[in-house]
Amino acid sequence: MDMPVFAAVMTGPGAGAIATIQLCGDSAQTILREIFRRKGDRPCAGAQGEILLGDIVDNGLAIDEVTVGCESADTFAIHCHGNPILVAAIMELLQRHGAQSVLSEQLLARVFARQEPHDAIACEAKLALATVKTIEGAALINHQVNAGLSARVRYWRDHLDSLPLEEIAAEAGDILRHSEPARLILSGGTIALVGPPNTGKSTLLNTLAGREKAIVSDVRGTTRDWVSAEILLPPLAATIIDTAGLDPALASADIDQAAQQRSLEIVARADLILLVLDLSQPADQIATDLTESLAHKRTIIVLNKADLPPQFDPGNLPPPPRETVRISAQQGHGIGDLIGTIHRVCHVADFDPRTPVAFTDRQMHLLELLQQSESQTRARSILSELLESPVAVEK
Ligand SMILES: Nc1nc2c(ncn2[C@@H]2O[C@H](COP(=O)(O)OP(=O)(O)OP(=O)(O)O)[C@@H](O)[C@H]2O)c(=O)[nH]1
Ligand SMILES: [Mg+2]
Repeated sequence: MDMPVFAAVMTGPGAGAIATIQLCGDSAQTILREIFRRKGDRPCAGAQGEILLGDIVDNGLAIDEVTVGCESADTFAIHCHGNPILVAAIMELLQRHGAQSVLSEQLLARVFARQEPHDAIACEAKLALATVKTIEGAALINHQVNAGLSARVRYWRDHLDSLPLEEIAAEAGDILRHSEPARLILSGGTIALVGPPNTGKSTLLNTLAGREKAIVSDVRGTTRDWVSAEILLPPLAATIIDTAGLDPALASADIDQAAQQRSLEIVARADLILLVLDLSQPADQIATDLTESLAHKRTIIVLNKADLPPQFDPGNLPPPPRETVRISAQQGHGIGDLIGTIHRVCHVADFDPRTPVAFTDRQMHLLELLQQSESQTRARSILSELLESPVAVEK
C-alpha cells in the first residue's frame, strides 16, 4: 500500500542547537530533492546510509544549512538549526511540497507498523519507550519488544492446538496482575498525602521532593489548594500530592470545606495513600469521612513527629490493619523505611524486568477477553488481534 509523505519534528519544543525533522513516505525523496540543494552542486542521490550537507531552499533562497541522514530509500532525517522559527519554516515548506505534518509519535507509529514481520505489541513497546518515567521502566519495556508479552502471545498462537485454554487464561491472569505494578514503574503513580491538619503532610512532601515546595507552618489548615511534586523513588516514579488537612471543625468556612472536598477527590483517584498522623498527639485525630474513603484504598499509615514524646497509641487505629511506618519528616528519620514500604505495598520491590506485562489499554482489554474465551477459534482471533491490529497513537 502506498504511504503518503509524512513530516514530523522529532525533537522537543523550544530553542536548541539542533532540531530534527523526519520525512518519510513513498515520494519523500522527490520532495527532498525539490527543497534541498547539496553543497558543491553535487547530485542529491539519497542512498541508504548517506549523510548529505546542504541548504534548505525556498524560492531560490537558502533558509538553513542542514545535514540530511538517508535512513532508507523513503526515510530521511533533516538535522537543521534548533531555532523554532527555522523549524516552523522548514515544516511549512515541506507541507507546501505535499508532505503531511504529523506528531512525532504518529510518524514513529507509521514507521514501526511497516517493519516486517509486523508485531503490534513490539510497535507499542517502541512507542512507549519515548515516555517511560524510569530506567527500570525502559528495561521492562525493551524486554517486551522481542521477548516478554510479544513472545508469550506468539507462543500461545503457535501452540494453540496443544495448549489447554485454562492454562492460557491463567497465564493471561498472571500477566494482568503484574501489569498493575508495571504501570507504576512505566508511567508513574499518584501518591496522596492525607490526614488531619498539622500532622506534617507538607513537611513530608518537601522532604520527599528534596525542596521546599509546600508551605509549612504550625497553623492548622495551612494547606488549602493541593500542591504536587514529581519524584523518583526508583523503580517507581510518582506524582506526590499534598492535600488540605481533614477536620470537621475546620470545614465550617466555605473555603475550607471546598479544600477538604478536594482532598477527598484526590484520595479517590490516588494509587496510594499515605495517611499522615501525629505521633505526639492523642489518637482521636482521624475524621470519619476519611476512614470511610480509605476503606478500599491501598494505604500506608505514617506516624510522623517520632522525634517528640509519643502520645498516640497505634492500637487505636481503625481497621483494617495496614502497614505502619514511624518517621520524623522534619529530621528526615525513617524516610528510607517509608520508601521501602511504598515499594512493597505497590509490589514494585525486586520487580523482574523480564516479566511479561501488558502496557496499553488495548493489550489489557484483549487479555481480559482471552481469559474469558471459551473456544479455540475465539482465542485465535484475539491472539491475532493482539499481534496484528494497526497501532493507534493514544493522545
Ligand atoms: N517535631 C516535629 N515537628 C514537625 C514534624 N513534621 C512537621 N512538623 C511541624 O508540624 C507543623 C505542621 O507541619 P505541616 O507540614 O505544615 O503540617 P500539615 O499536615 O501540612 O498541616 P496542614 O496543611 O495545616 O494540614 C509545623 O510546625 C512543622 O514544622 C516532625 O517530624 N517533627
Ligand atoms: Mg500542609
